[in-house]
Amino acid sequence: MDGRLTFTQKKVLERFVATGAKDFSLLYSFTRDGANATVFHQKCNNRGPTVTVIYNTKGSVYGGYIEKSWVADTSGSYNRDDKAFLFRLMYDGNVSLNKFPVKNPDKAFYCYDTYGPIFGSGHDLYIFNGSINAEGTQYTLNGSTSFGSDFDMSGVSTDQITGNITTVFDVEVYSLSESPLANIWRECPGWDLKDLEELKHFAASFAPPHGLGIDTANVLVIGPVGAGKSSFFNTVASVFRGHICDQAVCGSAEKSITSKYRMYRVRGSQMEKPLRFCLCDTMGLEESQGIDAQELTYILDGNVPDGYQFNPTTPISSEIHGFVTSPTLGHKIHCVCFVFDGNTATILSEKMLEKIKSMQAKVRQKGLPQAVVLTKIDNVCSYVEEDVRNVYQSDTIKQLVNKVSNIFGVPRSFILPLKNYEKEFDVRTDVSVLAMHTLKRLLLSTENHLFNFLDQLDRKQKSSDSLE
Ligand SMILES: Nc1nc2c(ncn2[C@@H]2O[C@H](COP(=O)(O)OP(=O)(O)OP(=O)(O)O)[C@@H](O)[C@H]2O)c(=O)[nH]1
Ligand SMILES: [Mg+2]
Repeated sequence: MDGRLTFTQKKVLERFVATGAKDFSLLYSFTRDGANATVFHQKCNNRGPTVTVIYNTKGSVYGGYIEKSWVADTSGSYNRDDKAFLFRLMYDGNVSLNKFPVKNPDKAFYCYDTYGPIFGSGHDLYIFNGSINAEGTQYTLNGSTSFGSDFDMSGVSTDQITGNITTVFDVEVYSLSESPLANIWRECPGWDLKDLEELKHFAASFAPPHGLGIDTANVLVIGPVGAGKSSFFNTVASVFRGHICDQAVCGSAEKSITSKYRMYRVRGSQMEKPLRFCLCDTMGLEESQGIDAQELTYILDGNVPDGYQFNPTTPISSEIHGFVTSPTLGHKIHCVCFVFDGNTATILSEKMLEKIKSMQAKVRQKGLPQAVVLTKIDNVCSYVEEDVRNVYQSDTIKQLVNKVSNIFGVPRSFILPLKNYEKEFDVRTDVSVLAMHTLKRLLLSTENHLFNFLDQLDRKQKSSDSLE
């Protein structure tokens, strides 16, 4: 059993403890082990740093941390702990974060075999003693609260923590041990459903700036064969459709599976209109075949029509069927996303590297923003494979991002680790959050680029005004 503490709440507590990443292991809970003080001590004594978390029936989540161990004590005594603190994570169903440090460390916690966890001598937080019977799905605590006695509550009252009620759904105690993960090296808004909804809302409400006369912005997706380009579109589409989508054909082969240039639009099941950006999928790059820097120029300039069938033996030229001779801003590419397999991005052949660098030079020449998406990070780091939400705490991924940034000369904030939908049967919040976080970065770059055209329009307007 994992316990009720969410991933995000664990990250908050990690920040409060402030000694690096932690693994949380559930030692004791009312619902699993019974509300019994003797059992609490059996399970939690001599286990090192712990957090005790109370989930009350009014939507408050609060508790206490001690760095020292709970211990057996038949007569009851106070214990010193300089690092102890109380905390609040939720109040009345809403996130409400506070750390309340100990102000009298000599009496930080009290151990007595027939009492549950007690913090402070007043007692600041005395949870229960003896045993309590469950009443349906809840328990009525028989302890007391007198916050502020030995902990600094910064003016927060008991009512603002417990809502003045004593019924709880659960009390849990977790031990905290050193985690092999690093400190968070990139902030993510959060990994919960509400965070996903916010990120989806950002993408769904994205639109090219008013005044440019274009309906849709174009993000080019380009990279070596099998890097996960088509899967990226499918992943984004899956997020909005709510089920795993296979609109773009994906798979593994020596040659590129994708043979057509496709300006994919994202359509959600409940949406009347597609989203206001295209992910333009291309044939995979090969050392001496596939798109080269010259052909890329045609794509960037908007000369290549949607659905164009790439022909490895005949490069793109003005002779191809459907060549757009007078492309408008709406036909052009507004942001370039290079996609690499995270497992091989740092060991590309000299020839491939040269090809990509010449493409990057073209992209820069055109004044276009570029980002690098690193896929298959589930294969790069076992902690990410275990849990995608570890991505921004994985040292392996952090090092990979640093290396790729050096190789391609792209700032680290534009190197975006990603796990596409691949083995999943259903969409998942964590995979979707990471995909939407990546997409948001790309859309922001796209928007920034399009603002340049608004500046141009303004300048034109001003110069025509001054001529009049
Ligand atoms: N484990 C894992 N597999 C992935 C990921 N992304 C893509 N894949 C797999 O990698 C293979 C290639 O993916 P595609 O999306 O077809 O790659 P592509 O870049 O479009 O390939 P071409 O069109 O052939 O150039 C497929 O079998 C995908 O299922 C990922 O993030 N993790
Ligand atoms: Mg493809």
